[in-house]
Amino acid sequence: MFGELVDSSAVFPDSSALGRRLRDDGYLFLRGLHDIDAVVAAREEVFARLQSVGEVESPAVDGIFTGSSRRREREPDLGAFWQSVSEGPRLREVTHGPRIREIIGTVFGEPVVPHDYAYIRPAPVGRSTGPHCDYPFFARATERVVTVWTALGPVPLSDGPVAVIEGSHRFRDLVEATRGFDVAQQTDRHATRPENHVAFARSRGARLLSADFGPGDMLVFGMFTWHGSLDNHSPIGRMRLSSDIRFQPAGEPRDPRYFGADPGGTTGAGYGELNGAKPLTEPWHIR
Ligand SMILES: O=C(O)CCC(=O)C(=O)O
Repeated sequence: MFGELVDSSAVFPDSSALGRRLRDDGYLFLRGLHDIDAVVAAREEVFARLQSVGEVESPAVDGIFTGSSRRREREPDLGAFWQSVSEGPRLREVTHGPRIREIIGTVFGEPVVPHDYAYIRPAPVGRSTGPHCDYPFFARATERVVTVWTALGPVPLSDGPVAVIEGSHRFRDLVEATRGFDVAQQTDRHATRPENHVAFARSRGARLLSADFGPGDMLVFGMFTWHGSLDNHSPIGRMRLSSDIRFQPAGEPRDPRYFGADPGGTTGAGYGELNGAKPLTEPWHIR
């Protein structure tokens, strides 16, 4: 049931070939296009902040979870803390800087803008994200949006990287059921499926695709591609650290929830609504 993501790095920077791959496969797996030192600097910056609230062992860059947290005592405004982590300059250089704009601009074949609102995910052992597609969150203003998931450090299969359900962007019944679904407006409906990735993939006769991600390796996918992350089983207690940021052509309408100096995010609660804003000892919420 498991397959390796097809590496499209060699196709870069051929815009039309990249666009074709994205349409055909529902994703692009791009490796080695980021400056590794910049990725390591971003990782150090995020984990140093988590170390300051007692969640990460020294040296912070290794990302080993302490198993405890003093975040609630030290940073009573959890949303403000998480926003400041998510807007760190070294992190933003990787997630929003000129290099990633150039890469994703090449994929679209036109200038792009990233959503200012950023999802940064430190995932301790045992965590995963269930199967969903991103349309219900990010397609209110335009469907021409992609998610860029980036490994901010080593994320081998054991550490729970992103995984996609092969061919799911062409599951016609799901595409039809999803188009028009807005998770912030239909609050009685979940975007995430109740079953796990294996059960979902099996029910569709599809494979689950992932890979060993190195620092800066990224997966780009469209709004109808079903995905999530594998469980983190790191044998050394290492957290998986990744970012997922949405990019769209600069000329497309912008959803104001995700743009500006103080974006409200999906529900309007700002950075406080994100799983990352919760102390690492507390369970994630599922939408
Ligand atoms: O990294 C994860 O756990 C989930 C990522 C995801 O759902 C996304 O990039 O849209």
